[in-house]
Amino acid sequence: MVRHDWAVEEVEALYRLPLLELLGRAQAVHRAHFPPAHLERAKLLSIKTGGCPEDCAYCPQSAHYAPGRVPGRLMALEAVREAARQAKAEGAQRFCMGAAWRSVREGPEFDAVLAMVREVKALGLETCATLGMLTPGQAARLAEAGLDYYNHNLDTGADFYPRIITTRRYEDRLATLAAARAAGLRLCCGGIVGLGESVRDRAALLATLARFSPHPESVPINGLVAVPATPLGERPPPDPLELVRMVATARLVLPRSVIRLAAGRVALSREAQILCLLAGANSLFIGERLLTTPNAGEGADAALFAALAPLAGEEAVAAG
Ligand code: SAM
Ligand code: DTB
Ligand code: SF4
Repeated sequence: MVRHDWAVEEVEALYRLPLLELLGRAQAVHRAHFPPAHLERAKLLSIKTGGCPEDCAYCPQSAHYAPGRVPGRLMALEAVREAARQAKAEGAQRFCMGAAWRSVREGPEFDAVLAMVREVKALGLETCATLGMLTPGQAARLAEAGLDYYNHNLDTGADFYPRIITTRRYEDRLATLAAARAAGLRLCCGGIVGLGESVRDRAALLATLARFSPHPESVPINGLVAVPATPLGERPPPDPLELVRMVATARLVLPRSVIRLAAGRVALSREAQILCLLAGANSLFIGERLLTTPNAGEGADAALFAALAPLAGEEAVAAG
């Protein structure tokens, strides 16, 4: 049953279940709604990097901190097309274009992004964009251009949010999500584990997502990638089992959503990633880079996919 009335306490109680009980329940729900061995592959491209006016404490692209101080230019259409072509050749189904903008401004840059969406769509890829805040009119233009998904994360629970982001409100995020939904776009909306939030804050994020009707189709769960010289730059990566619990709880309250084990895979062993997949994650970002930071990369992913594949000969046992 798909519910839209989850209370934070209920979600927190699921998150706190004995780990094996939580994993078992999540795997059962996963199998009831998805082919258990199927993994979606998405690839990211930063089409406009750095110089963002927003103050998000985790972000290497904020102009408030050294790593993001110098703004990049919007990428050329041809270079984006080439990156998308390569993503497709690497096995990606979806291509997600990210811009370090606070919000979309009408004009030549937005027109150029619409052209990118058309090009990527024409290659036969699913399209996703993350461009900051949108008006309903801008959302409609993106949909018209062939955009399938809009990514806009809530990041954490509403109470903890102002400790991390001071330049916009939770309600602003919700308004953009509503604009994207009203334009017929599918929503990609999730959050980050490892910001210093409590279990309650994580449950609050999941309860908020689970109260959307319909649920966001795509839910990225990111482990914080701590970037030096950002306010969270010295934070340790989250305990892998916190990610496992987050994914499993998301699977229970968002049974039909695709859950992506998004940023932070670099810090996870192959086995920890497999636990996340067992908990109900069924999507990954492939490639050497996320937006600006390193991703697991081809070598590590080849080992992950080999471990997940049917076992062939004795060598496979030895290689494990
Ligand atoms: N500027 C747009 C916005 O914020 O909506 C789009 C790009 S922004 C980089 C997309 C998302 O990436 C953020 O909402 C956040 O969830 C995630 N993100 C950014 N920096 C991260 C980090 N260091 N570790 C994990 N996730 C991160
Ligand atoms: C999401 O939830 N994670 C992606 C995507 N949506 C846009 C971004 C992760 C960014 C990690 C930090 C970086 O590479 O800059
Ligand atoms: Fe800008 Fe997005 Fe980074 Fe916040 S998360 S600083 S809005 S690029």
